[in-house]
Amino acid sequence: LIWGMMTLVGIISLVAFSFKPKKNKSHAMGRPNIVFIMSDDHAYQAISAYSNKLTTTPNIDRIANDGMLFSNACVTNSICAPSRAVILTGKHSHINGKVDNVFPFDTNNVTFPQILQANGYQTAMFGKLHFGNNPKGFDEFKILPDQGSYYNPDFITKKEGNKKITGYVTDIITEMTLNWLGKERDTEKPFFLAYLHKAPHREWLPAERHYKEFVKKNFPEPSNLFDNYENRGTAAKTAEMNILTHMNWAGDSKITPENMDKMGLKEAHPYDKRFYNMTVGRMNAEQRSEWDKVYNPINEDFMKQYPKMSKEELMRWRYQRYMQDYLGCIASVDEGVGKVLDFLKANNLEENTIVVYTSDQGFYLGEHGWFDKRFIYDESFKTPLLIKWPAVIKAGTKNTQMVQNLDFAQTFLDAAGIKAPSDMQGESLVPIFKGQGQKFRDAAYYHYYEYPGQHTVKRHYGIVTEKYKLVHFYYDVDEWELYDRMNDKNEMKNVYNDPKYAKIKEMLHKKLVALRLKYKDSEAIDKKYLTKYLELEKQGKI
Ligand code: SGN
Ligand code: CA
Repeated sequence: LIWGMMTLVGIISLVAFSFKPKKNKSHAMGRPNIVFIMSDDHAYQAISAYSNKLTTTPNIDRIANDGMLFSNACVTNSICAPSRAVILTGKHSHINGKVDNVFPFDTNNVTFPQILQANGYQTAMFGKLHFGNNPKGFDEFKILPDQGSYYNPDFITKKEGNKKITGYVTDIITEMTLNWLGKERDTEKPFFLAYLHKAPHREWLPAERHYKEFVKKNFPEPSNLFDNYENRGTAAKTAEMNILTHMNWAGDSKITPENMDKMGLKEAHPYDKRFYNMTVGRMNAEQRSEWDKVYNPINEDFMKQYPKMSKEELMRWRYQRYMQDYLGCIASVDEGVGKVLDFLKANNLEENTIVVYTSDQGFYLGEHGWFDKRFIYDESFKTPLLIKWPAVIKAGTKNTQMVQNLDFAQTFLDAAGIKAPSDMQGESLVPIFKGQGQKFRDAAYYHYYEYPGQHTVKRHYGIVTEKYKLVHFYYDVDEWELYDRMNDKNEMKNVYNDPKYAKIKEMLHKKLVALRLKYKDSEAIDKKYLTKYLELEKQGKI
């Protein structure tokens, strides 16, 4: 009996020991809350903590000032829903199955919010998810269907069905978030809150207070706005992401369909008109009248200039229009972030709350003449990442490690003292938060799939180290590219066939093979997804 009792005591203390939270300041204060803020297509070039060339984001910058700024954070697949799936599952796209925006997310995947919820966390999500199905593991959610709308958006809600809400999408999502934090949350429990903006996703419709301000501004051009894609492979030359030639006039540049007629652009007219109706067309009379007061004079002025404009002048004009609307959208995101940070402060929640600001991927703001994302090239491969957690992270620190969106799941579980499932593929960032900055990833793996498709960016996978980038474009081409990241920061020259890089090339090829093995990616898997994709294309679903 005594032996039995001793064994029992042993087992109990073993169990208690294994669940004992690690001793650090945060755990002494209880499990941390997590506020995960993600916007859609927010380029790091448009956050003043990274660069103040284009705009100022004083509130987003507060997260860096009070915490850590990551200058080399990157994604595994630079497109919306796949990035979100990687974040929630902690697994690469080829493992979680959400390789592109087309396939629905497989809800049999285990996501970290489900694990947090099962371990006593309260969970809520507001804003854009883009999965085609509702999130699992959330006590509360109000999400946009698909891409959502800027004006008077529809929402899918967990408790109140579907509804259309009058107003501006960014402000509405912020209000929902603050309402939950202030009125609906159970203050006895730690929480995970996903605050997910639609802005600054394409068609770029700012709030009234911001378009009025931003249309007056002028922005510096990137040095490679007029890139002619020389010294690159086929993929850069055939991508349809050029501001001059691939933006649509009505939706993107806000030229009315009537003026497009006058410009002789009848061919593009039906699509643009439909698009215009889906965006500006959603405004109510009051919103529309304010909009017209600002955008009609822009139209009139443009129509006078247009007949005389050179291609170069047109590109410059379209770039300015793009930046005015894109950056105008970010201004409301920044205000919203400020309100949420203020709430945490006013309610004594600052010290033990992890606040993350990131985007689902980076974005081109005229670099290479482009908008959109998808490529492994830096502006879309890298993504903004700012994290504060006053109890653990030293204020005002900078980190240069190649952390990935793949790492969030394990990071949050680790911070909450929960063991992550062994099949997750990222790394916890908690040691980095504590300043234990050992190099934890010497190469990042990347794989993009959505082709043939919008913007025609070819399928590719590759490996990125601090100094180099090796990429393989496949499917209807078989081309390799190599970039010297230290000596060619703008990635203007593919040096794959330069004999000077022969040894480096060999080393990178070996590393790439090893990484594909480590993450269990292979040509057989590529074929599987490609076959499914082409089948959908045949059925006209893409
Ligand atoms: C829309 C946009 C594209 C964008 C995709 C994916 N076109 O289709 O420019 O690449 O979304 O974006 S639009 O004319 O409808 O605006 S993602 O962020 O959801 O991946
Ligand atoms: Ca996106």
